Amino acid sequence: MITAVVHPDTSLHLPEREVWVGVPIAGTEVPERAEIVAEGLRTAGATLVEPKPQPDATLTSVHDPGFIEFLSTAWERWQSSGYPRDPGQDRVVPYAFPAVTGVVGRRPVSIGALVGLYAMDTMTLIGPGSWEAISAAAACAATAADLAAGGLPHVMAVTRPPGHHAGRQFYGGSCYVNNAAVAAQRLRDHTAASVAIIDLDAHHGNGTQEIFYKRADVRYGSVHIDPGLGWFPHFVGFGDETGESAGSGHNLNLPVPEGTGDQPWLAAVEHLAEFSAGAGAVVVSLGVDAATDDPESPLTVTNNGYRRAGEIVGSLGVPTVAVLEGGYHLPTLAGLVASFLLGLTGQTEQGGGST
Ligand code: SP5
Ligand code: ZN
Repeated sequence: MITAVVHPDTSLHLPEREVWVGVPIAGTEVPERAEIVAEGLRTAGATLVEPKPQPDATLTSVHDPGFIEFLSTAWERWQSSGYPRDPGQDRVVPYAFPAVTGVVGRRPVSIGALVGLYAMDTMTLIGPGSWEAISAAAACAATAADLAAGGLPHVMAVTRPPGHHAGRQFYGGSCYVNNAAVAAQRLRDHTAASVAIIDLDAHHGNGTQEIFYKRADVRYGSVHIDPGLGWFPHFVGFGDETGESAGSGHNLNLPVPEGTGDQPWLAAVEHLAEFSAGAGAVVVSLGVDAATDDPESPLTVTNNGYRRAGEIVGSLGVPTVAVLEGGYHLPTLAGLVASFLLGLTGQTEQGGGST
């Protein structure tokens, strides 16, 4: 069926909760997600491989080195700072956001303050095992790109935590390192051709957009729930964001309203495919939270819709790396991912998906 890059360390990240409007609520970005997708793909006949360990340069190809240093040491520093005992917070979570003041010249001594320099929200916690999972996921994305550049037409990276809300030096929306950006940059490093990122997650990939906004060599297109109707990431993801400088015209946002189902959603996917034509390789930010049963979005895409989206992307006929983003309804998660990949690889006779 397909080659899927998986790593057991992606289960080590245990955010357990999200601080939303100041209240700790149960998180939906749970370790079982990656395990269920990997097992579903194995059952559907995928070949599972582990990623190659990556040097820091893989991450700093799309992220600020100070940001990566922060992510990789935040939990240790939080522990030694004593916050788990006093005041009793056992996850890294910000309280002050200096960027809005415009005064961010000095790195604060306190990790409790430093986190506010990089966090875009309070919902995206860091704890024991987070960095191991974050770096394992990025390695899956980089290795998937290597395999695609090496001749495999379709490769899936089972990345957890997800990545598309993470920018060059910010994290949020359950995302820390931008796995899709890592894959896209790696494909660029391998080939002379440009890369297109097609983001099918229910939410706008504000981090991916930010990383490539001024570049012509990596274009970004997304269909997502309209942030103008009150949905995360709230502040970006609008149709008039089309890129800047060299990247002008290389960014395409297609916001859709609540209740959007297969027909209009697939019309948008067709539009994204047209926008991607001519690229030498494609990265799909494969969030399956646009599906009907998903608790995090009001879109109503079906299994068949995801299969058809796979066919549309597959018709571009270029090496394609699919990177897992959101998707939180555990009973249907694996079937949705498998449906997309069956469409992508042209195995449409099994279009109902399987788990
Ligand atoms: C990768 C990805 O899909 N990230 C999605 C992040 C969206 N999270 C927004 C959460 C907003 C608060 N949710 C509260 C639910 C209360 N029932
Ligand atoms: Zn999402």
